[in-house]
Amino acid sequence: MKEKLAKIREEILKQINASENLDKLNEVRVSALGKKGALTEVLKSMRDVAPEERPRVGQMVNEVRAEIEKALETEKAKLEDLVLEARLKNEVIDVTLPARKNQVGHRHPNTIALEEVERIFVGMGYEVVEGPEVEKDYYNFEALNIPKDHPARDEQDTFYINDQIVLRTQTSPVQVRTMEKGKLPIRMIAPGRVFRSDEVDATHSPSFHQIEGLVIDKNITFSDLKGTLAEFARELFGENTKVKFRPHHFPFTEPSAEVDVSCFKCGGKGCRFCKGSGWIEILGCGMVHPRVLSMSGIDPEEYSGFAFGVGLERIALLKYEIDDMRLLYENDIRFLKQF
Ligand code: 2NM
Repeated sequence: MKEKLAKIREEILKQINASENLDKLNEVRVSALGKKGALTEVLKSMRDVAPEERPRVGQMVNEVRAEIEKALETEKAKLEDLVLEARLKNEVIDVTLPARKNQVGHRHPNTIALEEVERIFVGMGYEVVEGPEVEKDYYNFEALNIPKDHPARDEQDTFYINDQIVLRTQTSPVQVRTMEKGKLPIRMIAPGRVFRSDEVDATHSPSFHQIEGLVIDKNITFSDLKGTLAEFARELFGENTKVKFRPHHFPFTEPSAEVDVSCFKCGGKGCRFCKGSGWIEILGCGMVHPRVLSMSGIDPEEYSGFAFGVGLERIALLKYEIDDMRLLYENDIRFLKQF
């Protein structure tokens, strides 16, 4: 028994010293101390040892086991040191390498255009107000005099969360919420993301941004609207910019108009940019419908107001002469850097 144990001990210690990596060492550990390991086998054969011998043999086995465990431990530490050393050797840092250039971010054309529009209206005394993107049907449609059978309400055009909740299709619900609060007069713009169930192409996206404006006070007239938007166009596109109002229809304004600005590229003579017409369509507007005022608790006999809406992407595309809206949503820094 003693000889057998001595042989096992010697064999295992030899294997430990011969292990060239941690995996091999682990194999040795299992084959020595594991369930079917050599030492475990010795312990199992204890029943063949005479009872009076067992304590002595048992002690011997334990001593060998302790010795092997210690040898495994020592070898493991040694191999781990080797691994670390090799890794450190590979990971040397060449401090003489030139530093990599950091990519610096850039404001998005939408952001630049938005800040420009905000600057213009804040300069005229307007407040910037924001509101929820997920909106009640009431605020998005009902309170804006958009009737139940209006095409804008179709599932083809509007994202419905359920019967009563939609993704807002315009930012006018923010104006309605402001009117409801009852603090008059109002001079505000409501910029923000809006949603329409549109296919993606060079001029459409299911999610884009609008800036809508609202002014309500006593004696506000269409002249105030014209003067305000003419000034806005001059500040945004240059002091020689002319505006042209064409009659239009919106459910929430009466009368309503679409506004063209003279082409800032050719000055109105007609070019490729304005498709030869000399004019570029930029916004919709009108006098707030009396029904819209009264639904939000404002007396249309005492107060009147005008409102307008512009697409932010449309302004960004025009101002920076970008020919495809999809470029605005890719956030490629090489694109963004140009503006
Ligand atoms: C437009 C065109 C015309 C508009 C109306 C309102 C509100 F809430 F006061 F009724 N906000 N915005 C409006 C009017 C929006 O977008 C083309």
